[in-house]
Amino acid sequence: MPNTKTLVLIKPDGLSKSLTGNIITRFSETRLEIIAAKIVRVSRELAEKHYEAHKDKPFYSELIDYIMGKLHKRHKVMALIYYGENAIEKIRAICGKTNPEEADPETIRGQYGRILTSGVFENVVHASDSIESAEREIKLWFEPDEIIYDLYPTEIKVFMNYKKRVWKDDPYRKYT
Ligand code: IDP
Ligand code: MG
Repeated sequence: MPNTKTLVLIKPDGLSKSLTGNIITRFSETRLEIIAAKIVRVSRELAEKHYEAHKDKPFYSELIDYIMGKLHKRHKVMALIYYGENAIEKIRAICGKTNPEEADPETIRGQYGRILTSGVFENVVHASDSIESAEREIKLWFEPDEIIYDLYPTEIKVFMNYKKRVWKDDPYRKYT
């Protein structure tokens, strides 16, 4: 079986319930390798791009609020990339079914997920569902230099008038 990579998000309910450690421990059963990780404040633009396939669904606008953290007063998610043999299938198996009430209680969603009365499935984690969606999602959430392996082709771009926010008076700054 070939090595694949997959994007995992620990959604705002997972962070607000302090489940990060439990979730990463569950994923470590796969023996897959974490090759990138960060905490992200999710903009509306990022949320809409991530869930663009669902834009016609009745739960779409609440789904955007959910992933942006508006339902949990935690405006952040944790994004990780797992890499290794059959990564997509192995990670989704531990996540469990989309609907937390149908998910096996052994799975993350079965154990920690719930359905809000308004209808959205608060299911704690996101995981890519195919090689194609993993590529789209990894490129959406991460820049090449944030990942320890070269997963996809890259190119160098020179930006004119490029502005970047940096630490004020940083004695370690490598550029002027
Ligand atoms: P997945 O996360 O298992 O891949 P998708 O069908 O891609 O499931 O749906 C994205 C997210 O939208 C789900 O994780 C869940 O939070 C929410 N969702 C999906 N289907 C429903 C539904 O029928 N009702 C409410 N929320 C849903
Ligand atoms: Mg999906």
